[in-house]
Amino acid sequence: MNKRILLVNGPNLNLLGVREPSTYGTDTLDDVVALAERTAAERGFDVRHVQSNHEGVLLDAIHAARLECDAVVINPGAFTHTSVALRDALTGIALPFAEVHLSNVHAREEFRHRSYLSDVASFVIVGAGIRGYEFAVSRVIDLVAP
Ligand code: CA2
Repeated sequence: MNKRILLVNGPNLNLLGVREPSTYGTDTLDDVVALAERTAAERGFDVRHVQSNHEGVLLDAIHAARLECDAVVINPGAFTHTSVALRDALTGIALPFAEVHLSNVHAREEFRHRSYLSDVASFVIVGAGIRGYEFAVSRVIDLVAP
C-alpha cells in the first residue's frame, strides 16, 4: 500500500480563489489539492485532504493520521495564531509536519507574526503561494522516505 500524506487546510481556505485574490491568489482549494496529489504521486505517495472551519474536525483528522499517515502538511489558517490545541495535536502524533502559508505572514499585521506551530514544525514555508504546498509535500517525503 502507498504511503500517505495528510494535507490539512484550516478555516476560510475553502474560499481560496473566490475572494481576496490580491492576497491569496486566484487558484482554488481544488487546485491546491490537485497540485499536492500530483507532487505526492510522483514519489508513490497518496494524499488525504481535510479542510474545515471547525477546530475539532481538524484535531480529529490529525489524531487519525497518527496510525494512518506518514507526515502532515498543514496550512492552519488563522488557527496558526491562536491554537494551542492544534500544536498539542501535532506534537502528540509525533509525525513530521510542514507549516505552509500562502501569504508572507511576516509582512502582514503583527498578530500574524506569531505562530503556535513554527517552533515544533519540521519546516515552515511562507509567501510562496500554492507552490509552497508543492515544495512542502516534496520535502516531507524526503524526510520520511529518504
Ligand atoms: O497566508 C496564509 O496561508 C494564511 O494561513 C491564511 C489565513 C490567515 O489567517 C493566516 O494569517 C495566513 C487566512 C485564510 C483565509 O483564506 C481566504 C481565502 C480567500 C478569501 C478569504 C480568505
